[in-house]
Amino acid sequence: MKAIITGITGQDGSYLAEFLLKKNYDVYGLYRRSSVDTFERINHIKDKVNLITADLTDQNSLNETIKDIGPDEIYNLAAQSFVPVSWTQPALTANVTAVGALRILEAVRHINPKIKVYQASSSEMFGKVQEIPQTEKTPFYPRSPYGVSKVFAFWIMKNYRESYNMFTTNGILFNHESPRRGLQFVTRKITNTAAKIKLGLQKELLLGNLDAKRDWGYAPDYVEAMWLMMQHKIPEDFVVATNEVHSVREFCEHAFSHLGLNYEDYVKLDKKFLRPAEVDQLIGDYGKAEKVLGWKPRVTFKELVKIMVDADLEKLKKEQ
Ligand code: NAP
Ligand code: F7E
Repeated sequence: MKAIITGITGQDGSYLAEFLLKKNYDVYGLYRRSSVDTFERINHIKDKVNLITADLTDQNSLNETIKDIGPDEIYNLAAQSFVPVSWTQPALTANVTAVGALRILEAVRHINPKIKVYQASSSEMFGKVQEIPQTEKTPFYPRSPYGVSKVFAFWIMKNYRESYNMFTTNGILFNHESPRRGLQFVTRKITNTAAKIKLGLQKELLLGNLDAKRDWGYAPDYVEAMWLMMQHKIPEDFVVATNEVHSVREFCEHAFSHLGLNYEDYVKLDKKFLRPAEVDQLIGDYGKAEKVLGWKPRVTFKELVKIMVDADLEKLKKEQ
């Protein structure tokens, strides 16, 4: 089997590449050219995957790559994925995150409509939630240009499925984290800074809304769900979540106390991290994925916090 992963240099792309290699896939990773290399997360598997430059904003690069490789499956994980940047660069976000998904579909439709496409859809589509917990049937109410872009990508996948009989599947993934999470996202920002404070490298942690609540899972668990969706006979959409909710404050509490510290002594509010519109609470019901795909999350919230804090502490100690 041949698979293309867009966004292979990202958190999920790196775990999915490892997962597919273990299943004996030929893995082709698309990455965008930059002046410094972005392979930190895949350095350990770089000689086992095929890396090709292409950009989701450039239709021709996608057409040529898909034509040359002739994949069985494409996992579209590339995106401008940071919600705050979607307000400062809304048009770029729409171009990459929304229209980028359409460009993949157009390439597949013209080259070989039998290629299966996975789309990295997001719980951010639920935004101002219309139902608790959220399921595949919950109406969307996105609250950022990122969320709106993901709603477009979701619906264009569904439309190409229904209009052209293509195999497109949307994984509606709730927040998932790991030691490979980008440093700007709140979980990694907390674990990395808490570890720095423990080692005397930093004095405080500046955060925005501590009362926001999320359904946080473990990224390696979630890439398995992506693959299972692609193996299912019928292309469908699935919520992937833990069905547990915790606040940013609770995440801080657990991370700092794992290091023998009290978060209240270090965490300060910085208004620059507040958002123009907030998604107050997300919690996903993964019942359909469990019933149809046999998938369920393995790593608990407390284990996730511990894994991330320990990894950051270890990494910083090595750097010292
Ligand atoms: P990530 O770490 O931010 O990775 C995003 C990837 O997209 C990176 O490889 C990035 O390349 C690439 N990319 C950005 N713009 C591109 C462009 N114009 N052309 C080609 N590649 C481009 O995100 P992640 O956490 O792994 O998430 C993977 C996908 O799932 C994303 O679509 C995200 O929106 C979605 N999602 C994530 C979560 C979550 O909690 N992690 C939940 C739901 C959905 P560089 O390395 O060069 O920046
Ligand atoms: O914020 C609050 C912030 O940036 C989580 C992406 O992977 O998951 C991610 O989007 C919450 C928000 O993730 C800070 O206001 C407080 O309520 O870690 P985050 P996100 O916005 O939920 C979804 C599912 C995706 O699809 C996205 O691609 O934490 N928060 N203080 C903060 N957030 C950040 N980043 N930094 C703070 O200082």
